[in-house]
Amino acid sequence: MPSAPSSRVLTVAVAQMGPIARSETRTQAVERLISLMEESHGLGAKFVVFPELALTTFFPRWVIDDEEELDSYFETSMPNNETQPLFERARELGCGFHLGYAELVRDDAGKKTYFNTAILVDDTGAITGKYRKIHLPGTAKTVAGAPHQHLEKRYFEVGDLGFPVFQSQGGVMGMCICNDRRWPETWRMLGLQGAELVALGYNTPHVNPFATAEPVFLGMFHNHLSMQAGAYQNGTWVVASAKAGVEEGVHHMGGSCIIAPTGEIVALCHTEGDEVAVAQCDLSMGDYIKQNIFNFEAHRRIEHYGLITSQTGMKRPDGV
Ligand code: CDT
Repeated sequence: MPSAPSSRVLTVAVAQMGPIARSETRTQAVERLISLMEESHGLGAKFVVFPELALTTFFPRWVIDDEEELDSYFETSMPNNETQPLFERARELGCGFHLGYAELVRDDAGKKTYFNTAILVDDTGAITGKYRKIHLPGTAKTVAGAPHQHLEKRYFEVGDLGFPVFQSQGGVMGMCICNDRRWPETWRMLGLQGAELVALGYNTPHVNPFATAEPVFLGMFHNHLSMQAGAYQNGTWVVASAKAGVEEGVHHMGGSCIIAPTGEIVALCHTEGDEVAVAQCDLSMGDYIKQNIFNFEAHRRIEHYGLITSQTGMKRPDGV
């Protein structure tokens, strides 16, 4: 049975965003984030999860050849002039947050590296964790005939930070970003480190531009299925925030939610616009799962899992 509520209850908000237009400035996006944070705080939240690439439109849908234009979608420091008000409001309200954004890193020689990044910020406004997206979907080259492009492999490098967890907001927190949520490896890496809450954002088109024959209703089913399984199989809360609605002509799904370690959705957004949903998350709730059915120490059989890290693609054994 789930454990009784304890003092480790963290009131959490998932803050979904409606579309961000290509013309929208960082300042305008940050104003929206602040009002979502204020609404969340008014509902008792002490931690708010914002979407993937929450400061800009989802620019990987376009070919952008001009380097200056491409760089304009990326942050070179965090916080910066435009995002500082969000950090300050977090400190004033005593409300931590998770934020996804495009990150541009310059090394000492001036070489540029681009990541799809998310950070954890605590209730004092201090950054307590960073994650860089590992599973980059889509293509590096354009796909002829697709209704729109999905060029994450063109614009981002694979994240170089692994799947870390952090002590923040009184719990063990992990992060992943959008497509990462579909891979059981993501969840198990976080689960093996004792994650109690996983925060993530997503930008998911209603119609996968490369699998247009798939019935549209399956998109939301797979979205929730992946995260509910990840939550249950690792005994962790999942707080997942979408950028939803029709953004620059592409319809993105909403369905932002908070999932308990039992795998049950306990809070769900119902619109495709800016919207907040809140839940009281007992960070100890997953303990009984971690200690019983998914007691990794007692039951995992790593001697039989070798293919998971030695082989990438599917390969049928000889003779099969
Ligand atoms: N942003 C992101 O990772 N979106 C993907 C959809 C890719 S469709 C080619 C997702 O898995 O939701």
